[in-house]
Amino acid sequence: MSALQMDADWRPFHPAPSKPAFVLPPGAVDAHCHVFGPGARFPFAPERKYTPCDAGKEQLWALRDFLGFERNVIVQATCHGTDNRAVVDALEHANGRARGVAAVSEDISDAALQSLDAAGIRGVRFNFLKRLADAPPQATLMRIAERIRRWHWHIVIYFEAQELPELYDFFASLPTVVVVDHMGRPDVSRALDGPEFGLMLKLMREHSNFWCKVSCPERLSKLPPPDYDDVVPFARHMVESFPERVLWGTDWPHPNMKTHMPDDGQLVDFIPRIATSAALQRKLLVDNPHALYWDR
Ligand code: 0GY
Repeated sequence: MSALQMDADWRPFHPAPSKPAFVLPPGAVDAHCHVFGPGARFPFAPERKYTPCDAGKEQLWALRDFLGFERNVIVQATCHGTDNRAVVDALEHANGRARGVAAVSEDISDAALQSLDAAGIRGVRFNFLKRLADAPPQATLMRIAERIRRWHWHIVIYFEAQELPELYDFFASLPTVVVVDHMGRPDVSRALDGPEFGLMLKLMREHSNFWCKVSCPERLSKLPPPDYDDVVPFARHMVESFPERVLWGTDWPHPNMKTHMPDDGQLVDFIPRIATSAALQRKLLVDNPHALYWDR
């Protein structure tokens, strides 16, 4: 597989998103997005499970400005493995307007962690989706978790809802703030008050170090795009139950969206449906991400 040849079924990000009707509050943060390469400068990892299109920092800044965000949190995508250079390069060219979440292996040195911190990395991501990565043993992850405490970083976890029963005790034992991607990927055709989403709500309720991204309706919805009506009750419930511990992000450039590519402007217009007051919107988009990523 060539480092530069994107997968045959790869869908590039939306070339011309619509201007959202929802005006984002001043200081709004897109708290979940990625950069891909460009592959010629930042090669994709040999162990990657997909090869995306290039989606570099300049394109991310253009989207940020067009949608009305002021800042970004750039999350290391699995196609770059534990080589965080593309994210670090973006952070170093963001004039303080971006922070990052890295992927690291256990053999990383303290000096390397220190320099990631200086660049603006504030967390590490543990990915449990088998189609994306082969997760290291839990004991290894726990040792990484213990080491990053020194920099007051947090852990971002990405998993499928059906894996949560098995992973619950491990997650609950993590010693840092923990941020769950995309609400723990619930099956939104199931009941909001059923056992599956109930376990995710229990994690949030019983562990005050847990945060959650109410992102990716386009991944979770079972309905034709772009209304994502079936995701609204889940995300709204999360925002209203845990207003101080929710984050939102576009997920640009939307890796592995095989059936449709969302319009990022329409995604922004989803926000007022799940955060229905100015106060909730301000927490979700400004206060919470600033507290976690800038006000350490
Ligand atoms: C996301 C979701 C996905 C991919 C990754 O790091 C990644 O490759 O996170 C996915 O395919 O569900 O959050 O970007």
